[in-house]
Formats: sequence, C-alpha cells, structure tokens
Amino acid sequence: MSRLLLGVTLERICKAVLLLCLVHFLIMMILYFDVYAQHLDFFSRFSAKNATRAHPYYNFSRPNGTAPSYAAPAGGAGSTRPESNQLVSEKPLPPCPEVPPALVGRLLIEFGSTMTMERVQRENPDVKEGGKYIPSDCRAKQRVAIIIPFRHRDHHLKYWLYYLHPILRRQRISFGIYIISQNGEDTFNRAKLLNIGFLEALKEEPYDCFIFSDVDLVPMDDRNLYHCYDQPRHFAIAMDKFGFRLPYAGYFGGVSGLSKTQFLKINGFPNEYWGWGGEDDDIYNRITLNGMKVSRPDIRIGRYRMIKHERDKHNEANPQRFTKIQNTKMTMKRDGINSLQYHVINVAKHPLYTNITVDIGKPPARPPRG
Ligand code: BGN
Repeated sequence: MSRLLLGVTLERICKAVLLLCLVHFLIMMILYFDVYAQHLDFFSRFSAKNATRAHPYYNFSRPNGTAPSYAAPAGGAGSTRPESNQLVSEKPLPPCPEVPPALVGRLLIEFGSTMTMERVQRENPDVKEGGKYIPSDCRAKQRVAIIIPFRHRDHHLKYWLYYLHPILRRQRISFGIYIISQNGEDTFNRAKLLNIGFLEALKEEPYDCFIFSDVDLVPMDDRNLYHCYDQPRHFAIAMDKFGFRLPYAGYFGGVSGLSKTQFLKINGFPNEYWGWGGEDDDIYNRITLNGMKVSRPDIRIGRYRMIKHERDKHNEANPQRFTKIQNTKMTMKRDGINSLQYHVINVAKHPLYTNITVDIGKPPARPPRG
C-alpha cells in the first residue's frame, strides 16, 4: 500500500518538475524574442539618427542643392562613376579603431619616371570626385583636409597621389585633397597658399583637421597617421635629405598638421613670406608663442623620401626671412588668416584631387636703396 502511495507521489513530483521545465522554457522564449525585438529597434533607431554623422559628406550643402556628381575618368568625357553606397549606406558604423588594422609599417618608396595619372586613377577607384574619401567600414573621428601648395610640379603630384591615396585609405582617414596652385610667375608664397587652402577647403566641407604637405614629400611608414593631435603636429621629422634626422629642434617644415582650433589660435600662417625659407619657422614661433607645443611621431616612424628636383624658378631664398622670424610676436596678430587677400581663378574637380588656382598678388615693391 505504502509502495503504491510512494509511486503515485513520485509520479506527481515528476509531472510537476516537467511542467515547471515547460513553463520555464516558455518564459525564456518570450523574453528572448522581446529582447531581440528591442535590439532590432535600437539598431534601426541608431542607424537613422547617425546616418549623417557616420557619413560626414552625405548631407553637405552643394550649390543649388545639387546632388554630388562624379568626374569622368581621364579621356572618358561624359561617363560617370556609379553612385557609391558609402554615401547612402544605412548600416551603423563602429568608430574607426585607434590603430588601423590594415597598416603595414615601413614602405618601399621609389620614384621612377614612368608614373601616369591614368595608372594612379585605375589603382584608386574608390576615391570620390575632387579627391575625397570616407572609410566604408568605420566612422572616422576627424575630417581631414590635405592642403598642398603648388606650381609646376605635375610629375611630383602623380607620385604623391600614387603613394598617399592607398596609405590614407589604410589609415582609415576621412579626407579631401586640395592642390592650391599659384597662378602666374611671380614669387612663390607657400604659407599664403596654405592659408588659402584652409579657407577654401572649409567652404566645401566642415573639416576639423588640416594637414599641410609639400608635394615632393612621401611618408615611408604608414604608422605616421595623417590626422590631428592634441598639439600641432610635425610629421616630416626624418627626411632622407637631412640624413633621417630633425635638422634643428624648431624645424616645422615639409608636412605639418593643425586642428581648426589650433590653426585659428595662431591666426593661421603668415602671408608675407615671399620666396624660399623662414615661413615654417614663423609658424613654429606662432605655435610656441601661443602656449602650444609641437608634437612629433617616433623618429623611426616619421621618415620621408623627398623627390629630387632642381631649385624652383621664382622661389629664390627670401633675404628678409632672418629679420622676419625675429618679429613673429609683433606680426602674427595682424598678418595671418585675418588679413588674407586673394582671388580664386578656377576650381577644378579631378578624380583624385581638387585643384584651386589662385591669384595671390606679388611681394610689395621694395623702396629703392640709398
Ligand atoms: C631653414 C629655413 C627653413 C627651411 C629649413 C630646411 C630659414 C630662416 C632663417 C634661419 N629657415 O634654415 O625655412 O625649411 O631651413 O630647409 O631660412
């Protein structure tokens, strides 16, 4: 009798346990689907809210609200590039990693004589009209304008674009490339062209960071990241022509980068250095006089190759540079972005860069001696 009772009780306990398991399973299923639905909802809201932040060039105003157009590849007038899904992607993008995973480190940089623009274009099909690029798999923190002062250096430009486009892509930089071409044959003025690049680039996109590069300087290591830092950055610290060393402690030439805030804090660059030399020292003075310090990469990483060339015509050494760099403290408040005057002659959108031709005037006539 008691055995029978025990059997019945055990059976009931088993049934109750089974029922409990079933209820538990059901609750788990309900919870699972609920969380999943919220999760989906979260991502759909996230992607809609951040679409413009993730694709900084997407929402920019263009003249008359026109849609972005794409340049015809060289020799192919009238053809257009297909719309890239980068500009309209609905996917939420994670922030780009601090250390881009595709970097390769030291690079072999060589300058032959056979580079063609067609080849450079062919090898960089993802670049948008005017030399703009946005990483497709992550959201870059900064928008970087790369400004190159220019005149009669077409051969150098091909090499610069050939090497830099893939490097910048691997670095996951969101960038636009601006060549600022000085019109005519008057004395060259590097710093004034750089000031113009700053303003002209900002007319196109809300850039946060400006990298000023000579056209003949190519980095030999892609770990030298082309974005802005807490302090103004000097990138080209170990050039081959200086034996891969900094020529002097205050050297700030070749390739440098300032955030918009840092650039405005020093009133931009001087406009009154006509001819070769001294303008980079003046910029260095502006930085230190305004309480900032220059930041630099490791000497093993900041290595550069310079394309060999003859001294440019109409860019003779500026005899006034020695006295001018003594006076930065006085001149920087009145000479800079606040006093910049120029005329834009032409803006041309090329597949790999934007070329802005400008009239910057000429050096003031010096009073006759005696
Ligand atoms: C310096 C030049 C820089 C130039 C470097 C490297 C001057 C100012 C008077 C001392 N500065 O001497 O402009 O980038 O050499 O070539 O000439």
